[in-house]
Amino acid sequence: MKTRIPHDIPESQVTPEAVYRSRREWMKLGLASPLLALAGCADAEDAPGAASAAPAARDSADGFRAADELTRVQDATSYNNFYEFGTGKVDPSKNAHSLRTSPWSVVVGGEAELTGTFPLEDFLKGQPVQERIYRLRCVEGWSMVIPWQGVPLGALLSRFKPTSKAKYVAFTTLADPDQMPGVRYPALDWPYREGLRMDEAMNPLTLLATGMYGKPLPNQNGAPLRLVVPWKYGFKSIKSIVRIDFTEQMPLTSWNQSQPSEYGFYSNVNPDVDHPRWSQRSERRIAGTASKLFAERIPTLPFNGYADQVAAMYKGMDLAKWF
Ligand SMILES: Nc1nc2c(c(=O)[nH]1)N[C@H]1C(S)=C(S)[C@@H](COP(=O)(O)O)O[C@H]1N2
Ligand SMILES: [Mo]
Repeated sequence: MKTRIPHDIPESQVTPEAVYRSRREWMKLGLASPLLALAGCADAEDAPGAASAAPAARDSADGFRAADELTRVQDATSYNNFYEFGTGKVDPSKNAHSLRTSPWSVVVGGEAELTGTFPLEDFLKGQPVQERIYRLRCVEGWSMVIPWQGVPLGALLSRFKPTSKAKYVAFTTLADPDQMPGVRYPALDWPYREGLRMDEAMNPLTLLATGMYGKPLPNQNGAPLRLVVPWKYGFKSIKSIVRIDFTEQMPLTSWNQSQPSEYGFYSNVNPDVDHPRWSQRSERRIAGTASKLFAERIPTLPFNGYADQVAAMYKGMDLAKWF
């Protein structure tokens, strides 16, 4: 049997790049894109007799397909945070070519029955690749809308049979100064580390991405394997993952460690809790055009617009305290 390479979705399931482009054009015209029809989310309010004004496009009910206009490929791949390649926004696109993404393996450790080192192909084996269109908001106040390909994290983690002690999942990025020039400087305490509570890791929205825009992940976006957690600030979406540990205690994360007053463990997108340096009330989409890099400011939504899918996980928690 042919081993399915991670970004290799059956032709019928992937949205071709041309459709991504035309989707943008459709949106400009205020029309629903052909993608929405493909996703089977025809809107009941499109029915005759509904208000005459065209209804605003809506996310699919499961949150898997955001209705927003997509970020241009060239912007999503040239305005990045990936400090292992430098702290400037264009540094990753300039420097990440030195990252060797093959062969690649992932170490699975901690509170699970099945642990060890898995070549990427084995790690992902048998997990159907899905496409998700997600908003991703950086705590700095800019956001993007990206079509990802990847495998839902929860189904994949279940394979390793986490024990009853596994309360959190910790992720670690490669830290090799030979491949990653930024690691030679103490911008963060390397390796880059992030973590999720178990229920967050198992939430159907949480994706381990292997591709974007129908192609393998560009290095600057976290090849060959990166997390995407769309209701949390961008820094939770850790790139180029080499290690996953099931832990009993809340794991240390790099940003929390560097500045605990600014970056909490949860980091759910929350317009009501400002970062000390940046308001979280509103945001600007990256929308590269000849004249401007950012689109007009828009309000930021609780949980980045994914409250229907995730708010229940935080019921009873004081989200100002657990920011
Ligand atoms: N290993 C690693 N992962 C990382 C970062 C990083 O510096 N190193 N930056 C984070 C931040 S702050 C953001 S906003 C997103 C950006 O993802 P993108 O460049 O694909 O848009 O990646 C996150 N993942
Ligand atoms: Mo970010």
